[in-house]
Parts: sequence; C-alpha cells; structure tokens
Amino acid sequence: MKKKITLIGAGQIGGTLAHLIALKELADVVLFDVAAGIAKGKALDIAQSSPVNGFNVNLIGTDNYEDTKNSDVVIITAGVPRKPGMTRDDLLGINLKIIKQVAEGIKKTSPNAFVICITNPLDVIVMALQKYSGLPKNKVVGMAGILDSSRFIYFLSEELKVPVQKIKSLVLGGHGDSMVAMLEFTEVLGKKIKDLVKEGKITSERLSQIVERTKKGGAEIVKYLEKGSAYYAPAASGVEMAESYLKNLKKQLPCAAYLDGEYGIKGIYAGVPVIIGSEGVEKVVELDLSNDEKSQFENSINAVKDLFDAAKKIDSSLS
Ligand code: A3D
Repeated sequence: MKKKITLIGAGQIGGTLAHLIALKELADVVLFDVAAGIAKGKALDIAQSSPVNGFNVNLIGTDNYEDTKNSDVVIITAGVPRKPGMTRDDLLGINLKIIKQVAEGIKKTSPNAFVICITNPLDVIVMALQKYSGLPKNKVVGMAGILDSSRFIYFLSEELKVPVQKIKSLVLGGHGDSMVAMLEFTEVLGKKIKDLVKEGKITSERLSQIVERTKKGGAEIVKYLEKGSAYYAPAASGVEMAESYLKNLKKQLPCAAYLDGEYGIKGIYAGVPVIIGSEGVEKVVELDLSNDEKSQFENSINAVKDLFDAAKKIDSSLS
C-alpha cells in the first residue's frame, strides 16, 4: 500500500518538499495550509508535472485536517519565516501559537505518524509540539542538524576543492548561533580536518571562518532573498529523514531529538546523531566528545533551555 505524507504548511519549504517527495515517489502527498488556495494550487501544479517527470503519486491540497487522516509521516513547516535582521528566536511567540493548532490537528487525525518539525525556532518548537500533541517522543523529531551539517560540508568542499561526497561531518546542539560543528568528527578524504590544519592544507583561521559562516548560513540566505528564508536545502534534509523512517533505512542522522539522560542532559530537545528507522528515533548515538566540543555543546543546550523558559512564560501550559 502506498504511504501517505502530510505537509502542514504549503509555503516555500512545504511546496519544495511536495515536489521532492513526488519526484522520488516516496508517498502520496497531502499539502495542508490555512491558506487553502496555496496548498491546492501547488498540489495541482506539481501533479501536472507528473506526465513530464513520469511519477505516479497522488497529490492534493487542503485546509481540512480530515484529508490528512492516517498519515504515515507529517512534516511541519507551518509558521512564519525570518525577515532580514530577525533571529530565529524572534519567531517564538507567533510560531508557538501556530504549532499549538497544528499539534491539536495531527493528534486527532494522525496519532501514529512520524512527525518531523521544521518550524523555527526549531528546538523549542519541536519540544512544544511534542508537549501539545502528547505524541510519543521517539515519533516527534526536529530537522536542523542535517541542514547545518550539509552547509558545513558544502563550504568545506568549496574551500578544499574536494567533492562533498568525500567529506564527513556533523553539526550538533541547538539550531541557532550556538550550534557546534564537530571538528573531531570532520573528515576530508578519510583524514581528520585537524590533521589537514597541521599539514597546512587549511589554516585554523580559515576553518574558524567556515564554521562561523555555517552558523550564519541561514541568515546569509535570508539577506539575499529579502522575503523569507532558505527552502531547497531544508526540504532536502526533511525528505532524508522521512525516507529513512518509511524505508527503515536506520540511517544515522543529526536531528533534534528528545534527550533523556544522553550526553548528561534530560528533558530537552537538541541536535544529536540519531538512528531513524521504522520505530522512529530508534537510538540516540552518544559520541565521545572532546572537552572543547563538550563545553560548546553544553553552552548550546543552555541557549535552548533559556529559550524554552521564554516559551513557558508565553504559554504556562508548557511548564
Ligand atoms: P512560508 O513560505 O511562509 O510557509 C509557511 C506556511 O505556513 C504559509 O503558507 C502559511 O500560510 C502556513 N501556515 C501558517 N499558519 C498555519 C497553520 N496554523 N496551519 C497550517 N499552515 C499554516 O515559510 P517557509 O516554508 O519558508 O518556512 C517555514 C518555517 O520553517 C519557518 O518557521 C522557518 O523559519 C523554518 N525554517 C527552518 C529551518 C530549519 O533548518 C529548522 C530552515 C529554514 C526555515
């Protein structure tokens, strides 16, 4: 039987998700948006490309949660994106309200779905989504680390003139300026990046600049676009998570997952490597972090905690 993916939010990322899912024939797609016309228009437009691209996927647009019923995967991008000069945290108040509505909608219609949240500020919104919906913590997860890691890998590949496929890395922690590029786990052509620094292939200053550019990777695009934020790479990252779940690929992917003592942290969502398979988040992978990475990671977790405290002030039901 064909799988069903619902996309809550049919904006820039939602539309791109729908297109990628259709091209991959991953599942039938329901595009849901409070602006029903946008959801219907994009679903129809993508469906009309099926004779050209030769995919066989059913696409519909709607503003009715009944149409999303019994989805296998729900990907949430409902909310407001950043405008130039805004931080992700500036979106908190408005996106919390939106996510509360969404949580109620999916809890009623797709309680067994694997739910991927993309709405910012990511770590706090995914945590609020889990609390509002009451869905199991292993089935509610946030997308950010794949995107941040992908940006870092791309920048390194440009700098070192090495294909992206030959670079391994991961970016962990909260999805904000405190995110941590894990240099001990960064390898280029099988060599640790730190050894490339020692060999003089890249200076530590240049590497630091690339890490900084990665942290500000979202803002760089917001500045160019002027109206809205990145969507191609975020959508590609969301699809990778959905695919690993639907096909039980058990890929290890950096995602915002609920921490229950892993890395010495309890009761909060943050970016860590996880295994995604048919049970959802099947395992949080605990890496042996260096002291420096550990302290940067803890610093990032504290930033997420502070923002969650701010969320609790906005809505006391999150306490
Ligand atoms: P945009 O193109 O504005 O689409 C958002 C859509 O959500 C709009 O079509 C709205 O009509 C819709 N919407 C608003 N309220 C509701 C609701 N209650 N129910 C259903 N739909 C609703 O934004 P976008 O697609 O560019 O970005 C979506 C979100 O993703 C924003 O919060 C961004 O900040 C965030 N984002 C996250 C990342 C991460 O890496 C985590 C990257 C890029 C963007």
